[in-house]
Amino acid sequence: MSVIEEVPVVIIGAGVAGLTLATFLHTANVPCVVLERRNRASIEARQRAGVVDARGVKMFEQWGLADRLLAGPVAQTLDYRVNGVGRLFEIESDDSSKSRFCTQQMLVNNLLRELIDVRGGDVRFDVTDVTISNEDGQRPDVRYVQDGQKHVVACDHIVGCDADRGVSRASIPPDALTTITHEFGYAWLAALVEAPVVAHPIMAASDNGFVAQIPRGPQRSRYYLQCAIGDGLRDWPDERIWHEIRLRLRDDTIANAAVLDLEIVPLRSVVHSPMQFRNLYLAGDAAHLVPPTGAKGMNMALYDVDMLGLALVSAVRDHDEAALATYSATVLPRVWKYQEFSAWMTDTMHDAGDPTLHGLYRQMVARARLDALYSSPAAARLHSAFLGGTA
Ligand code: RFL
Repeated sequence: MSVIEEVPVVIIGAGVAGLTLATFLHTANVPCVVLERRNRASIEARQRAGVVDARGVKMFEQWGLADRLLAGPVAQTLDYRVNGVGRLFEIESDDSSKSRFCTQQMLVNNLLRELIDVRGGDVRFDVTDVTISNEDGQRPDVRYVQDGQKHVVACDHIVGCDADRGVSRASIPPDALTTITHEFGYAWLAALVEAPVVAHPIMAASDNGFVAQIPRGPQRSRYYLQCAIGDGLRDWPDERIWHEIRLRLRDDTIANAAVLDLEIVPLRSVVHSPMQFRNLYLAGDAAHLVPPTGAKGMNMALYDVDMLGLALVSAVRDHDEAALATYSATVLPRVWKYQEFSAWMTDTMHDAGDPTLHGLYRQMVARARLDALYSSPAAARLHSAFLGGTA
């Protein structure tokens, strides 16, 4: 026997997109249930993005949640380096909302506390066998199993926030979706290390390849090292990691430190469209992926759920489905704008480095693009708007 219930909105996935959307709906008194396949502790431990951009900060302010969810200092400066020579780039902004160093892990932990512990929101962990019924002309439902018990939740709207390999997008007939992908042809070794904090995030091109150092709290940094697409973790013992960091930053004073976590991330872009099918809506990594170079993946997910949250509140509270019907058409132009920015950052930072990647011509063109950020106020303004998420 199944446990049967009804709720207006079911959200699949308790990552940054699903938890943010559920918290928005809660503040607007729209009931929802979140289904998550992992347990709470593993969600709390997951590390990834480091910055909520200015648009994301403004969004949390507008929903009245910024003070409770965001923490960390303002992130207004980047250090772009070529062969060890650095130039600081100050993000210009006329707005009072500024980008913040608020890690994805910190934001997710604050969302879990706010949604579950403070507001009594309904997040169901450790669920398995999630299936979606979303037939034409029928009320949708989501079925799942928890502790061996089968459940059926009838609903009006289903939101797929279960990332690239979840069940939501997979439930859409393939001929109803167009998928556009681009492979950049190289990968990043992402290393979380115990290292003293640097003043600003460093994005460094060098003849030996790209490296970035991004602060992750007072004692930790995330280093990203360009590597070959076929590399495995065994190709990167600690001694090689630190040798390459010193070489690519042209800084022999950097000492080895503990490597806490290592991951290889192939750089790729994906967009699935439309981002809705009947009563199912896709948000975040379930709908699109960008390479982490532009630091936009989490911020694009936040934009999706901002638009979707407003549309769902209109649909459920005011019975006005107009914004929901045009959700995909509303968000896709911005998805492509930030795909373009992420590709610009990825091509520029990698082409400006190792000439064996795409040749000396592309190296010089990419270095000229970086120079323009410092010589052209118009280029600097546009770059600032993309970094801040307001372009
Ligand atoms: P998430 O955070 O992956 O959450 C998806 C959730 O869905 C659950 N799930 C299911 N639940 C129920 N049933 C199923 N069948 C399910 N299948 C999956 C999963 O357990 C999980 O809890 O996706 P979401 O919410 O869309 O958020 C997207 C962001 O996490 C992602 O875009 C960013 O992390 C990307 N990203 C970065 N974004 C930035 O804005 N700035 C950055 O600096 C940045 N750095 C990064 C990144 C991603 C990285 N990796 C690992 C790809 C750095 C890296 C290395």
